[in-house]
Amino acid sequence: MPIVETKLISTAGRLDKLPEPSLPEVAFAGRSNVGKSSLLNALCSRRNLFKVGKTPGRTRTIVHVAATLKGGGKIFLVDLPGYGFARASKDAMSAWGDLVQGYLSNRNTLHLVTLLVDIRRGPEDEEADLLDFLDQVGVPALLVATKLDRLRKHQRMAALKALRQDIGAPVLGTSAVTKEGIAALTAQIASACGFGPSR
Ligand SMILES: Nc1nc2c(ncn2[C@@H]2O[C@H](COP(=O)(O)OP(=O)(O)OP(=O)(O)O)[C@@H](O)[C@H]2O)c(=O)[nH]1
Ligand SMILES: [Mg+2]
Repeated sequence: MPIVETKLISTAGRLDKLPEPSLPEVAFAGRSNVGKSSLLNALCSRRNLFKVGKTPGRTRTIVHVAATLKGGGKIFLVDLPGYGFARASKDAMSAWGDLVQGYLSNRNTLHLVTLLVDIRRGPEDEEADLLDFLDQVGVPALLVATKLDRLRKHQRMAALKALRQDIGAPVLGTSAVTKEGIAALTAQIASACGFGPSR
């Protein structure tokens, strides 16, 4: 069930600037530079709807895009600011925490958080912390490995298997470059929002 139409709704640097929670939504979280904005663009078949930058820490706001699924269902796709940016100041880190944790714990239309992990890097403390936090606030998480194209084909299955064992949960492999895993991810997102064949 592909995404057929998209519209940028808002770019919020503060919780009071978020749009009304009028649609089911799926948020993309993960370390800075892991590929959140790129994967969202691939899902939407757009080049630069979500801004991709060479500088890590590029996305400092919560970006809402309204997406229409092929069957007519409408959802919000949400790009969250990345964490773990090495050069971020203490103030910037606490601003990130207030914004992202405030959003994750108070958005009753949030159906799923897609947590991205670089296939070559694997999960670290921040990912475990975020999974714990999501568990506490009762928001389901889907783990997605990014940048599969950076590994040779024969290494990909082994890397995914190792990641699944490490995390102890299913992990969907993707690449924004080759579009591998994009259709499967769209299907999971649609289903989490109550659309699609599995509901
Ligand atoms: N080879 C490869 N490169 C990718 C892929 N996805 C993203 N990249 C590159 O990784 C860098 C970071 O991508 P972004 O999409 O901006 O990452 P982000 O998670 O949104 O980063 P922040 O906004 O800083 O949190 C860019 O140079 C992308 O071109 C992928 O699937 N394969
Ligand atoms: Mg980004």
